[in-house]
Amino acid sequence: MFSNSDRFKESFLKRLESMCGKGFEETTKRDQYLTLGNMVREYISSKWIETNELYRSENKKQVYYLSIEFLLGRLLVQNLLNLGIKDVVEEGLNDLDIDLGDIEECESDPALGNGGLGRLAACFLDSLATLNLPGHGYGIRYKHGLFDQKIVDGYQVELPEQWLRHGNVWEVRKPDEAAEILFWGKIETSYDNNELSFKHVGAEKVLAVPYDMPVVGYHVDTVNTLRLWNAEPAAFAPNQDILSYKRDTEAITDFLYPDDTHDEGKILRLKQQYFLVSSSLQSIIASYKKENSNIRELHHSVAIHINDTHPALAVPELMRLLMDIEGLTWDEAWKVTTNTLSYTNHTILSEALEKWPIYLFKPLMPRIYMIIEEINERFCAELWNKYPGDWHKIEHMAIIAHDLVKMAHLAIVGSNSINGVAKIHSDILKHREMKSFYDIYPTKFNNKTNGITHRRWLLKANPGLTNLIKNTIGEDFVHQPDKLIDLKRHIYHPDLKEQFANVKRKRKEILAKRIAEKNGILVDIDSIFDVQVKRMHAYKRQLLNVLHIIYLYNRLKEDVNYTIQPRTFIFGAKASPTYYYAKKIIKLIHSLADKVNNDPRVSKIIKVVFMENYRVSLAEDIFPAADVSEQISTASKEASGTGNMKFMMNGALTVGTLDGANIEIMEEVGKDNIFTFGLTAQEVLNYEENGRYRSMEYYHHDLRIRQVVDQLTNGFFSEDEGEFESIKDSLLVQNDQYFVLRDFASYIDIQEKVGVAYQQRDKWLEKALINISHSGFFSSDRTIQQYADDIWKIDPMGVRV
Ligand code: KOT
Repeated sequence: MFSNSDRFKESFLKRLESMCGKGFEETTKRDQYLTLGNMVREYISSKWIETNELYRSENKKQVYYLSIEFLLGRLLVQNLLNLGIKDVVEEGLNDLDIDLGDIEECESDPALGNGGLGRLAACFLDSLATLNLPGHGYGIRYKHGLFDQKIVDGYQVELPEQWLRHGNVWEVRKPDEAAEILFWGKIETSYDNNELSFKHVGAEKVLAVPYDMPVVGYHVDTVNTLRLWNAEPAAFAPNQDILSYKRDTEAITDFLYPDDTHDEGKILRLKQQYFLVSSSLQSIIASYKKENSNIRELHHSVAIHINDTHPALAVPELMRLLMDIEGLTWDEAWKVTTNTLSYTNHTILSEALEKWPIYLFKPLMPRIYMIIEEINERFCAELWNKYPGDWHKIEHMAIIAHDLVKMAHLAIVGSNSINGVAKIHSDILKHREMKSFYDIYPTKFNNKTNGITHRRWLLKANPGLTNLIKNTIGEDFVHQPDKLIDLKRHIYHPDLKEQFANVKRKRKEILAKRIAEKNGILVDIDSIFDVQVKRMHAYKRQLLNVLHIIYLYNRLKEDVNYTIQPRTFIFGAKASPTYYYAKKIIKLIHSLADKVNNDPRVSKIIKVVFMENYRVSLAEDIFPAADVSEQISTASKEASGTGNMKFMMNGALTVGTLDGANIEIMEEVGKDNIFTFGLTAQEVLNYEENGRYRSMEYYHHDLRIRQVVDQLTNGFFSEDEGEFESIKDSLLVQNDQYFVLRDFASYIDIQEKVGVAYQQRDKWLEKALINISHSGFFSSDRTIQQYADDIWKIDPMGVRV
C-alpha cells in the first residue's frame, strides 16, 4: 500500500471514494485526512499486534508511565515520518495536486496537557518506542483538552477545546478491558478465619473504558501503546437518579484542568487522579497475571512510573489491590509496591505541591484513606526510632499532618526512586526542599535532566535544517543525536553558514506570513526574532521582557539618533483562567503592542506580536524561525524547561538566567555561545531566607526602572489608569517576589550585547551552529536511556529494520 507512490496513489483513491461515497473531485480536505489517517492506522496495526505478541512471548520487564497529561500534538505526519513512508505519501499526493501540509491542517491538535510536564510525557513515549523499549503510557481521555485561547480586545477568553469533534482516527476502544472504579460508600471490616477483610459497601461505581493509541517508533518495528481511560456509567443502582449519575460519571473525564504549576484542590481533580491510577493498576496487574503466576514477583516484570504527584495514589492503590484482592500481607505488599514505583518531581513551587484536605479525601476513597493512615503511622514510627523525641521533624515529614494528605511525601515514601529534571533542580530537592527525606533515603534520590524528541522538534518541525545537517554530516545523527556534534567541524565553512542563514530566513518568512494573516502585523525578516513562548506565570517573568521593551521604546522616543538592531518581540502564552495576574500580563502585552506597533518611527525598529492560542502545532512553526530564545525565569524556580532545548536545536541563541537546564545548555555550548544574566539560584534563595531584598530601593535608585514602572499607571498605555495597577503593586507593594526589578539592569545589559552580537553576522551564525551541534545531549533518547538503565532496569526488544 505504501511501497511506492503509484501504489499508494491507487490505494488512496480507491479508499477515498469507497469511504466517502463520492468521486475524488467532490472530496474535501477532511475526507482526504480521514482516509489517509485510516490507511496509516491500518498499516500500523500489524506491527502493533506483533509488538504486543513479542511482549507476551518474551515476558521481559515493562514500564508503565502514569501521567495525568500527555500533550501529544498532531500525529499524522509524525507517524508517516516514523514509519518511513512520508516521502512516498507526499509524492503520491502531489501527483493528485494535494498538499500534505493542507491535509495535516484538518487534524486536531490533541492538547491533553498544559505545558512542560505533559509534553515531556509525549516526548518520552516517542523515545521509548524508538529505542525498542517496552514502555507504555497511561492517561486520561479528556473529552476537552486544554482550552482554546481567543484574544478579545487584548483580553484572554477561553473556549472549550473540541479535539474529538470529528472522531479520532488513531484510537481503538477496548470495552472488554474496562475496569470498575469505586468512589464513596463505607468499608466494612470483618474477621474471616482469623484474617482481616475489608468490604467496600454502598459505593458509586464508575466504568473506566480504555482507548488505545499506537505509539510508533522511528524506523523500527516497535509500536507501543498509549492507553487513555474514558469514564462511563457502570450498572445502575435501582433507586439512583439515572440522569444525574450519568452526568456525574462522565464529568470525570470531561475536562483537563487548565492549571500549570498550580494546585487546584478540587474534588473532581482528585476523582480524576484516583480514576487514572485505579484503572491503570488494575489493567497492569491483569496483563501481568496472564503470563505470570506469582504476584509477589510483580516488580521483576513491571516498573510503574508516576509523573509528578498526580498519580501518587498509585502507592495506596497498589497496596489495596495486592492485599485486598491478591491476598498479600502488609509487608509483602509493601515490598512489591516500593520496588515497583518510581517518581519524578517537576517543580519546587509551593503552590504546586499537592495537599488534599482529609474532609475531601476520606469520604471519597475510604479504603485508600485507611491505607494511607497505616503507611503514615508506620513511617512516623520509623522516624521516631531514628529521631526520638523530635516531634517537629516528624510532623514536618509526616504524610498526613494538619488535616492534609501530602502527596509528595506519599510518593517519596512509596517509591524506590525520586528524581528531579535538571541538575540544579535535583540538587535543590536533595539539599533544600526534600532534605529531610534525602537524609533518610540518600540512595533513592537522583537526577534525570529532561530531553525533547528531535524527531518532532527537528526532523518534523524543521525539514530544511534536517536536510542541511544530513548533507553536511550524513544521517547518523538521526539515530544517534549525539552525532550532531560532528557539525562542529564544519561551522567555519562559509557555505554551511550561508545555507543555515537561508534555512532560518525561509522559516522566518513562513512565520511572518502567519503573523500577517493572524495578527495583521507586518514584521521585518531582517529583524531579530526574539521569542518567549511558554505558559504565562509570574515566575517565568514575561513581565521582565515587557519592561525591557518599554525601556527600548522610551530610548527610541527620547533619542532619535539611538540606533539598535531591529527586533520583533514574539510572545505566545496561555494563562490559567483563574490566574488574575497572568491574565493581566497578557493584556499588558497587547497594550504594549498597540503602542509600539502604531508608532510610525519606533515600529520601524521594534515590533511586538502576541500569537494567539499557543499549542504544539504553532510551536512547530515558531521554534525554527527564532533567533533568540527567552528563558528568563527567576533562578531556582524553573525546574528544567524544555522549550529552551527546542530553540537551541533549531539554532536560536538563549538569553537566560542560570536556572533549570539553561545551566546545562551553557555547560554544553560554552559561555560565549549563550547570553546569561541575573541572580544565581543561591542568591535568590539567600534573599528568600534573609528577607533583605527591597524592590523599592531599585525603583528609587534606577531611573530607568522608575520610568518603566510608572508607565504602568500614568496613562502611557492610554487605558484606564487602574488597568495595570496590580502589576505595579506586585513589583512595589508586594516587594517583587520574583526579583524582576533586581534583575532588570543585568537583563538590559545582556540584551544590548545580543543586539550587537547579531550584527556580527558571521559570528552569530557560528554560535547558532554550535548550539545545534551540542543539542544532541538534550534528545529525550538520552534521558529515556538513563531512566531505563538507572531506574526502570528495562532492556530493549526487537531489532531495527
Ligand atoms: C504542575 C502541577 C503540579 C506539579 C508540577 C507541575 C508542572 C511542572 N507542570 N509542568 N511542570 C514543568 O515540567 C517540565 C518538565 O519536567 C519542566 O521542564 C518545567 O520546568 C516544569 O515547570
